[in-house]
Amino acid sequence: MPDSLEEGTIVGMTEQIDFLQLRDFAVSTAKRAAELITSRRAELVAGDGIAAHTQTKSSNVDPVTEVDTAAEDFIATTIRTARPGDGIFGEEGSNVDSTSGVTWIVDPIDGTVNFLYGVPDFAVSIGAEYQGRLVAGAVVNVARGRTYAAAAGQGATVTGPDEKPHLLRCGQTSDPALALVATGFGYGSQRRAAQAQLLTKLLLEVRDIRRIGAAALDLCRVAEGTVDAYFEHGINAWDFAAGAIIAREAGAVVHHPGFDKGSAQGELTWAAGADLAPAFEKLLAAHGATGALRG
Ligand code: LIP
Repeated sequence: MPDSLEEGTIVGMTEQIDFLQLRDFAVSTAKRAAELITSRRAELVAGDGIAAHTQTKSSNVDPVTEVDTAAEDFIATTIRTARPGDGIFGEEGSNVDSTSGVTWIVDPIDGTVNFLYGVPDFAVSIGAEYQGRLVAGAVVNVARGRTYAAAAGQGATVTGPDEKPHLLRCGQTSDPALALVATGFGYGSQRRAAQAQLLTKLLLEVRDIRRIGAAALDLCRVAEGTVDAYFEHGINAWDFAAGAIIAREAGAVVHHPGFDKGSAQGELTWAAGADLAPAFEKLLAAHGATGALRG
């Protein structure tokens, strides 16, 4: 997986890759995965409960359920069947090298704790990377039935239960003191302590903070203007890949650490509307937040 930071974007299509086709494939695959997640969750709740089908990963508060694994297996099988030369980089371990130049970056359930508790903000996130750049993506908010999608140079949309795609434009705020800012926290106590310290400083300099619990949805909220900015340390490529291209296509500035850095290195991912981005980046830098927070 290339770890290069993206230098600008390639738009529309190249001689052999149509980014709109990648977007539409991501949308159809993510929506079908969302249906699987919804039905499997209902079965577990009706049975012996989700907790009985949950394990932990990096800490005792970092859960993974068999639904995560089943959803990623479905997505990986769908990709391998429909696009056999494409690579896969999935949170739950589906890793395939690409021969086509396209790699799918997959989080089968982003917002796993929300999924566990029934908080209606968890998402299927499928991003497409081509030659080191994000070129298409889909994020499905499973519980709310909202599908966010984008292709490089083609804009970003959200489609709700009305099945009508609405163009996304991020917020126009330019002053951090008036900005509603989303963030999130890691699963390890060392990083959480540093994040809490940073939060107490930033909270005094922005309108307010929102902690939604899923980076993919945080980035989609930047895209739709329901938050003005987002920042978080230590998320992985599968958390941000699709949301980053959606936010960028909605007019946001998006910075991420590359496709193979994340929770282990604690590096910063942030996004803000274009009018807000310069002042927001200055605010983060003023509080030493542009560096990594080890966890
Ligand atoms: C989540 C991220 C979120 C972060 C959570 C968690 P997961 O991913 O999307 O931004 O704050 O701690 O890492 O674990 O639900 O896939």
